[in-house]
Amino acid sequence: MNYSEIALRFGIEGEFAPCGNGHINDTLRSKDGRYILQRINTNVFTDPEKLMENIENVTAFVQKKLREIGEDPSRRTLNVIRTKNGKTYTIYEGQAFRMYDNIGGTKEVEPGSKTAEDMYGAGRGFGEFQKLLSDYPSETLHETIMDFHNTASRLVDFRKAVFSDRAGRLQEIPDEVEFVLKRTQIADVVLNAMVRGEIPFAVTHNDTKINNILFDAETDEPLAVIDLDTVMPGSRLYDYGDALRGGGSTADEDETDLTKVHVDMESFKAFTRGYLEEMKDVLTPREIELLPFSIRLMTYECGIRFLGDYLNGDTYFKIHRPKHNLDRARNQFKLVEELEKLETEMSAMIREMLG
Ligand code: ADP
Ligand code: GN1
Ligand code: MG
Repeated sequence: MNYSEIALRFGIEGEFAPCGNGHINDTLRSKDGRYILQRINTNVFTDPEKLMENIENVTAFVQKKLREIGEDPSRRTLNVIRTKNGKTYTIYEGQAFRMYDNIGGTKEVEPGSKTAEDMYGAGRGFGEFQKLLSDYPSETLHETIMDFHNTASRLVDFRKAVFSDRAGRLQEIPDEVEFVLKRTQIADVVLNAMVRGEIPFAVTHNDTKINNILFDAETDEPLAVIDLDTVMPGSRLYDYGDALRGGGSTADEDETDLTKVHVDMESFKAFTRGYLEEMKDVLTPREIELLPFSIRLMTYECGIRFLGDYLNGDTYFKIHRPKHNLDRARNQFKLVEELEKLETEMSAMIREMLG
């Protein structure tokens, strides 16, 4: 693919090389370090027009808020570069591409190698993101992936994957399927609380992996929340829980040696401390109560998605070895088992932090 030719459509000259290791999009950086070119995965995000509208609106809102509090927003959020024709993306050889300014002088932290300090920064960063967007009218955002963190709907998809057994793998994994089925009752807890009005709909990021936040390379301060494709109306608990799903583990989600996979209480404490510094006055009492549970819910949900994708023949997540999705699911389920036993302790720690 001729990336320089694609870049010209955005009025940018230069060469591009791959960077980043997300599971969904393909990302390239210009060799002069000024721009990010991304192929939008349109199997996952079927409507790039609406997707980009969300991203432009949310980033403009964050930029305005930062200016209001006297901060220079240029390295603090994504900045969309439009094409020469004024479009937010372009179709090249049937694929959708967009361009951002590269946020320079940053370091990225991968879940498997993060420290408690990194998690404290991530908690502040994602907390600040939610706080800045707390008065954004979330109902005006498009749902870029329907029912993304609707765990009940994920279970419906999972059961379909079991019934159709498209890749003929079901007989290999009876224990994992049983693990999912034994815990289905947890899927409704946050959804019901939202329906009852006990917790609000808010603008949520929905993919709060620690590598979706960029840190200043010199000061280690959290700078910018990126990967805004899944910004949608949701529960703030999704962001808190999802961040600790991966970041709250002693190992990466790709780790196959499950003796190394444990809930990391230091990361939990550090992230929660940072998050609450930003969000303690915004969250409702019921949201605070459900924080520890949300980690288990998001970990269970992600495990279901990995296992479902394995049954479907690995059509969604990028994989790097044949049983990669099965390994990832086992890894998540190991954490779920531990989280079931740790919730009371986590709640007590949160109460203590709030004083
Ligand atoms: P994915 O959905 O595949 O995870 P991301 O949007 O997270 O895609 O991008 C993948 C990686 O590319 C990021 O983790 C980061 O390293 C890099 N990246 C993306 N956008 C920018 C940007 N504007 N500035 C600097 N780096 C970026
Ligand atoms: C995907 O794009 P990336 O790698 O940040 C996925 C998340 C999962 C995560 C698991 C749009 O995130 O929901 O939690 O993989 N993103 C999408 O690693 O499905
Ligand atoms: Mg990412």
